[in-house]
Amino acid sequence: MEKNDERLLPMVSDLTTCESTQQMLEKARKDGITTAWDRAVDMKPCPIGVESACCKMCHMGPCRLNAKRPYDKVGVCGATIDTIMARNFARMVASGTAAHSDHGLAILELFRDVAAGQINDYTIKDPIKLEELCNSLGISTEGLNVQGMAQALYDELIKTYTQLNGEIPFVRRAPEKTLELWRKHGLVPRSAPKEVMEMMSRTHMGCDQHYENITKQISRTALADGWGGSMIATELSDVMFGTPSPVLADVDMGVLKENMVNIIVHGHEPNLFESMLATVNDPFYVNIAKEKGAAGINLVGMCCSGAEMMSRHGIPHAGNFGSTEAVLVTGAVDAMAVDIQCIKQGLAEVAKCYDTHLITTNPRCMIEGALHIEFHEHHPRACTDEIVTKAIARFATRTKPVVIPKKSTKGVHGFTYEYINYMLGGSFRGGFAPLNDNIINGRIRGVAGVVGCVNPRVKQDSVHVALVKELIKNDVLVLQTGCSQISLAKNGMLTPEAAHLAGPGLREVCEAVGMPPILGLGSCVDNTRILIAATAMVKQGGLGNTIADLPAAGAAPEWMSEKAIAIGQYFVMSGVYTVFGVSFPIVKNTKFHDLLFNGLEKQGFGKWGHSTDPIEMAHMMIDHIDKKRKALNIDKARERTLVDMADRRQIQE
Ligand code: SF4
Ligand code: MSK
Repeated sequence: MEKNDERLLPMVSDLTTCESTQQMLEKARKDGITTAWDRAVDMKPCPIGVESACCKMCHMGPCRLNAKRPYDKVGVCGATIDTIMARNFARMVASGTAAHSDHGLAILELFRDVAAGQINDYTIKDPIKLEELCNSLGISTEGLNVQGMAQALYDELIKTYTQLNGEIPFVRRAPEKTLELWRKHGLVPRSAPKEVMEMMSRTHMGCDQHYENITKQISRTALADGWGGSMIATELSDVMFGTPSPVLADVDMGVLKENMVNIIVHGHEPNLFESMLATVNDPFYVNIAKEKGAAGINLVGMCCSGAEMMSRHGIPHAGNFGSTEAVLVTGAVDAMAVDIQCIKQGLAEVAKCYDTHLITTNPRCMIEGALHIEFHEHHPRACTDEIVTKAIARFATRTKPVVIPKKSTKGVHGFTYEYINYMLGGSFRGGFAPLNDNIINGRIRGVAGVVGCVNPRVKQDSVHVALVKELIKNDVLVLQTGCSQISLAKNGMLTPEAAHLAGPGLREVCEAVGMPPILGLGSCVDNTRILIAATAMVKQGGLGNTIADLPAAGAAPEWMSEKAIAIGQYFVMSGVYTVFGVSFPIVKNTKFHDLLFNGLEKQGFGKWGHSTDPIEMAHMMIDHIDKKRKALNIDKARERTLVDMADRRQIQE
């Protein structure tokens, strides 16, 4: 502990492993600036709330139950701890699903207007993916041009938002047996708004008070996220802005340039960022910046829209959610433009202290003290041109000293289901057979998705990095998204050279293909790329009939948001063992806990796990992978036998 003017504060090296963030936190303390790290010290987590043992669904309460003796007491209405926890968990899933689905709807409406030729600033950049999506939903594309296919796809996908009965369209892409299981349990979502509305209605005081029945609706709601809103956001962003393919990009605060106008875009929707890219490349604005003495305009991403734009265009990335306040302490940021989700309100105060323009752009996300310049898709440049003009003016009148951490790290980003398909088999023999073969023969032990946020309750990046290193050391191929991907990128792990840290089998495959042992897939909404890749593994054959059969697992070791809980639940219900770190918002030794951590698996789905220790977490995942290998009868195959199609079929029988 070190002495600060007012109170004892932890060493910055205890708060984050990110050296740039450490440097800026030191500077913030000297400058008298407070960040989330300081507020986390001041604000101890409420011990009852952290385990969801409190209820404020009505004003006969709030009611607090004792998590140590969960069945000693009930709420004023008689609600048990299982009901209370299930309702709280349900509302987190509803909120996370609403966030992703709202994002998905914005992208779907944009897609409709772009396809209809009503917006000239964007186009359909990937007509091949457009056609593949139509095919995946059984939409006949015969005789249809791009506009016709787009209209047909829109007409189908809008059901994700309008249907009161039936099944959301993208569930048809799931493995047959997984879909059958959802149908058997009545879990196929009708539409995202319907499921979220019903979730909120059921969790009203005095309504659904059986934790098992609430869990069914939790699951149906989460599936409306993963196979609905989130999937629409990812897939249609690819169609409009281009499907990513591997690209080299720099990550960390060293991407800021003292002699340039620095603009950061932070949030989740790619359209603001795409238009900002157009503005900063416009010679008109570049010349104005130069006239004002800048060497140019430096566009940088943060958080998830940053991860998405880095994947698609190689735009440099300054850091994940944990570093968004710290980056402003550099004094080098002339404007930070934000859209939706994971935008800390604390940014407004920090921005004010460094004369940075913090600009909100979305009517769904305004912040007191920030400047609002609204972004309209039909004339997007009006907003981004104005932001760039303000940033240039701030550069020309910079008064605060600029201190930029020197560190930035190169890595390969931009993997997708489509690229993995191509990478492993080329244009003519593309497919997942080489991946499945290498899993069956044991070179690759299994696949893990390591995703999610960072959280000031945990030393930033530390759990992500230690977990992923342990997984690859044990021959587990890692897929990443969101803030987690940035944690590993800052540590130089998203390069083919990182293969030397992998176990011998995984290293051999990485070296043969020239790929990193950790594949970065984009933003948190892009977790659906993992669902599609898992589906491709099932459909390829040899690894069972459902996603639950795969030697695979997932983790969000430093999670913090309700979206993360929705993502966790849709992975669990898609068949994945999903381990969360930090704290888990459920009391142990209760019926609801047992259902999430054991019961769902017995019904054929995945299950939840929890640990705060990265090595323990890795081995929980590896043990699960080994259990699945045993069930597939490929547990002895780690001695490298070559498996052909006939063998694969035999294994399946
Ligand atoms: Fe208390 Fe029941 Fe009201 Fe919840 S719904 S606050 S448990 S009385
Ligand atoms: S931004 S949800 S902190 S991944 Fe997608 Fe990062 Fe988590 Fe927000």
